Amino acid sequence: MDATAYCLDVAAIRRDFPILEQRVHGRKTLVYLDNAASAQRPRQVIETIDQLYRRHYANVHRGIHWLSEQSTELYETAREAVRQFLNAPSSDEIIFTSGTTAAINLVARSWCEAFLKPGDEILLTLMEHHSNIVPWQQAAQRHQAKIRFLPIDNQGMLDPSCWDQYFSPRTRLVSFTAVSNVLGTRNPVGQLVEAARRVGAVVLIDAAQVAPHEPIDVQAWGADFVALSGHKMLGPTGVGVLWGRREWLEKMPPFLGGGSMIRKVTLEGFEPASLPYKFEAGTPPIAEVVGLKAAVEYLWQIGLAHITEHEHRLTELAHEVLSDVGDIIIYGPSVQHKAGIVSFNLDGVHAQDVSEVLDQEGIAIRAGHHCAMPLHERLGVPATARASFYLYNTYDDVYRLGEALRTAKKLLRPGRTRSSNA
Ligand code: C6P
Repeated sequence: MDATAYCLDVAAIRRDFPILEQRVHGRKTLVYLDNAASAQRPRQVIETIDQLYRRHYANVHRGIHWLSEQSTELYETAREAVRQFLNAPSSDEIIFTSGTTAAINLVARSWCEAFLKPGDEILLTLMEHHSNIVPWQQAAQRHQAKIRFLPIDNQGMLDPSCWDQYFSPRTRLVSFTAVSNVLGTRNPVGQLVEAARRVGAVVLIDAAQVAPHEPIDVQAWGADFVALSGHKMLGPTGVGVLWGRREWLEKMPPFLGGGSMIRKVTLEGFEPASLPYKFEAGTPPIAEVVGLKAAVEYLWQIGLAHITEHEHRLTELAHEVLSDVGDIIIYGPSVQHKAGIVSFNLDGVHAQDVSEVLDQEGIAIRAGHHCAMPLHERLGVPATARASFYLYNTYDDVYRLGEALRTAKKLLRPGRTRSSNA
């Protein structure tokens, strides 16, 4: 969007998030900068779930009774809302899962069972979350396939000039994150899909870190599967989405067996139900799905392009503020190539210690490997501290982060500067 057209009433937005009014340890007001791990929920989502349980709840797709019909209607309307959110061609292609992890596992189990052959290659990137590594390692083991990783450069970006060595006719599936949960790097989705198509590979996009922040159009992306989590986009925990192309979903065997996913069961066997139910065995997360619809509507009402621009400005400021603190190493590319995620270390200090000091100052960040150990191995550090932004964060939050880091520096690096350290 044109940055000058950006407008976001952050003060009004914050009034929708009661959790942000709290004082941490009874003292400082909360600065919540752990959004890449999980976002907070607005009243609109909390109240929707409350109303569902008070007035409309029953199991879905089962009873022919008043409540079950209401519940089913709300559940299926949510599927249509998610279809629109992703600009998917059909709501039959929207599968509700328990999250991104479950969505990727579904493909790694089901698609690989039908299509992955010994000697095939699965191509990932070095910046993947464990959820987009381990399921493929398990599949590769089951099917005697091989996994390869696209490398990253010292800025934490993929380098297309070396891709010819990785994409080959043996590449059967390419799976990558649209945005790194550690470095914030925005990956070149179009280029990756094109490279995969040239060798006839199937593509899965891990959209966990992009769906909450930017408009998504799965048709424009042109991939085969897209996975995302509700809890990172203002929705409830325990719900996520797998979008898949109908051509693939129809050919894939069901992942879990049980109620709802069948057309017919006899003592000899079963016939699977049609899409999307074939992949939704058992009682689904009904309240969570309905809550996800409220989250999607909230994001629509604010406007995802405004959210993207807001986070970009916060990230720009964060880079400036952290550089001013001094002795801070920021990982990942320059602001123009990244989303609202800033991972860093205070030179010579463990990220966990930094996080503890920040917590005392009321600031919630995440410290650790962020479920991306191979990436941290490449960065040469066991852990990083990570601040991640969302629509309710303010410039003041970023300044508070800077002040708290100055305090951490005084406490954890007393009398040391980078030069005296050398
Ligand atoms: N990353 C983080 O702090 P689930 O847990 O299934 O909702 O999402 C898994 C997942 C998959 N891909 C990416 C890119 C992710 O960032 C995550 C979740 C959180 O970075 C929790 S580990």
